[in-house]
Parts: sequence; structure tokens; C-alpha cells
Amino acid sequence: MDFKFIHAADLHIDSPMRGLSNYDGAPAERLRSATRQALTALVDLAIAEQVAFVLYVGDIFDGDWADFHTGQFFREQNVRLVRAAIRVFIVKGNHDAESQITKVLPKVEGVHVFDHKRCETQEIAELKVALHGQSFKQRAVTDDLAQDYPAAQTGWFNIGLLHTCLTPETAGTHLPYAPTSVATLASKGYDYFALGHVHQRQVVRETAPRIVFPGNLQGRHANETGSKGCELVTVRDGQIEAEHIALDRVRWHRLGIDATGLADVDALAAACSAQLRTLLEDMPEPLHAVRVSVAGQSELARLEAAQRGTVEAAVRAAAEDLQGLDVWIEKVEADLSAPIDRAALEGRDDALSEVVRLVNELAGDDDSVLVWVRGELQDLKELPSDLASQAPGNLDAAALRELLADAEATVLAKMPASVAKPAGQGRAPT
Ligand SMILES: [Mn+2]
Repeated sequence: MDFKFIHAADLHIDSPMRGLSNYDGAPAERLRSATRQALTALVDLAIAEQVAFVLYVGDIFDGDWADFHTGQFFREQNVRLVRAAIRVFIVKGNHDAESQITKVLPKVEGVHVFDHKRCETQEIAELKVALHGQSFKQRAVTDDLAQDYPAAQTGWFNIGLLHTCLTPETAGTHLPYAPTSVATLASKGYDYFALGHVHQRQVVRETAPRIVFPGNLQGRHANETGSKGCELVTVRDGQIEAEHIALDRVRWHRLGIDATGLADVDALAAACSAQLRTLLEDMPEPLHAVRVSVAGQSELARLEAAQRGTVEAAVRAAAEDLQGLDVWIEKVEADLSAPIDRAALEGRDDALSEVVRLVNELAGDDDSVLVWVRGELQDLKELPSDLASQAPGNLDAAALRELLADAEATVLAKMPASVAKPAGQGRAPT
């Protein structure tokens, strides 16, 4: 029999957007309600598509609810599904493990939460679907839970639900979140493994079984970029067709702008507008939260050195000028250096050439940089004890070289362009 289902994970309902209060002019309410709006959109989709069931594979909640509203909201959305004859299956993950959530609400009939003591199997007889799953008991689960999942029921469509970091390759590191392996999952003979935990969508294996991390439903900060949503899976004659459906209401992006050759704020704003348009075209729908990095050798370094905040203001202005797109600049990072011909400067005979020569000399050799810093910066030994470990004398040569390069860039950027430019350029004829 043909049917559809939705697979979602890592909803993190009401997860606080980190550091939000630090941002001036942040659309705080839209950011704060985004995880809820994304879930409402999922339920709308489930009802419109007439799916048979919805799977939530852990981390529905970010942790214990601040009050009952968080749980009540999720419960209301489940009631909407059940009224539309859509069943709900849940396993709990590390963030909402059995031991993490202390508040209780009455159960909803048609919503099943898998046991945390052992793997259990739920059957939907009319579709011949068997669902195998186990919840997290506490935050850390070092055992391979999948090992004890039963073999597939022959002649049925078998789905495994598992919150897991899977392998070090998928999770990025070894973490105690029910680690297992693709081989273990494949050995069960299931058709589909609905995973949760990894926030970046990942199709781990295409078929037999199809193994998928759907990613989170709504990105929560600048490290969770790109479209977020759920898997809409159609099963026709036992064959799987699946697609990712975007449901996020705020989408996070990173935009790097090469400032080389941009000589003033108008040039920066123009470049920024053009790149924002390219990045966001075909995506009018959600609010776009963008972290912008401006880097390179540019006159902008001098403008920024003379008046801090110039680069950020220009980027924000560019975003405001965009028509038809909903953009909020979350943060602007500037890593600029003034366009300077160091070789030409070094050959001159003035204060600037002395700076360049000193930096060259020190950077060339680990011992000399350490000796010079310890000698010149004696006074910093008086630092309070909690800062002492960061005193220049305690840094290694590589860190000191980086500091020196930074210091040189700052000094040179503060010079008027006519001084720092190689002779013959930018000077008034005499
Ligand atoms: Mn998790």
C-alpha cells in the first residue's frame, strides 16, 4: 500500500538564540518564535500532504522547559496532527532525554513515545509498517543502541528511529550519543533509518536501507547555515522517493566579501548589495540572517582605522537598500589591511621603514622575536595574576609573529595614504 510520512529531528523548540540581546536592531521576536513557526509549518505540510505518520527523532526540546508553555505548544501541534488522522512517533534524544524533562503533560492518543529501557516495535497493521525505536534515558548514552534493534519483519516496511552521532566521521568527533556504524544499521534489513542529532542534513546511504539525518528544523545561529526542514518520504510499491522540504522561518548565511580594490564605502556597499542579491535570489520567503566578513587589502582599512565602525555601517546600509528581500545583518567581521608596498617602504629611510624592518627582522627568527618581546615588554610582567598567562612573554613565537603583523598593519593603516604608498604614487607633485 502506498503512503507518505514525514521525518524530522532536532526541533529544539524555544531554544534561546544565543547572544541575541547583544545585537542592536535584531528582529528579536521573529528569531525567538522561529522554532515554533517552523513546527507549525511542518504540521501544515503533514496535513496538506495527508501523510500517514510523522517521526520526531529526538531533541524536540532544547532541555527542560522553562515553563509549561513549551510542552503545551508541542502538544497542541500533536493534537492538530491526530485530528487529521496522522499518527506521531517520538524517540527522545540527548537534549530531551527521559531524565532531562521534569514537567509532565497528559498524553495524546495517537502519539507514541518509544521506551528508554529497551528497543520496542510499533506496528501500523493497515500499512504493514513496523517502527523500531528507543529513547535516550539520560544525556549521555555510550552504548550502541542499534545493536539491540530487532531484525526486520519480513514482508513489512521497516523503519528504525535512532538518535545517534553515528560515527566520528558523521558527528565530527567521538561523542557519547549512541554511537554505531552504517554496517550495524544495514545489518537489520530495514527499509529506512530515520536518524536525528546531526544538525546538518545528510543522506548517509541512499538505499537498503536509506539512512538520513534530516538536519534541524530551524537553524539557531550563524553556524547552522542553509535551508532547514524535514524529509517528506513517499513509499510507492515499497520504493522510496524522498525530498527535503524547507520549513525554516529564519535562514542563516555567511557571506565573505573580498575587499581588494574597494576604495570607499560606496564601492563596499555596491559589492555587498550585489553579493547579497546573488546569495539570496530565489529565496524571498524566510528572514535571512547574514554574517558578513569583509577581508583583503583595501583603502577601507584606513577608513576603518580612522573611524571604527565604518565598514559595519556600510554593510548594514547596503542590506537596508535591498528591495524585496528580508535581510538582517547579524554581524560584520572586518579583516582588512591597507594596500602597502612593504618592499618599497623597507628601502626608505624614515620612521615607517623602521617599523617594517623591525618586523621583518623579528619575524625571521623564533629566538629573536622571543628575546625582543621579553626585553621590550618587561613592564607587562606586572599584569594581574589571572592575565599573566596571556602576557607576551608567555606566548609562543608563532602567536607573537601574528601579533606583530597585526600591530604593523594597524600602524600602517593609520598613516595617510600619501605617506604609506610607495614613492611616486599618490603624492602631490612638488
Ligand atoms: Mn542531539
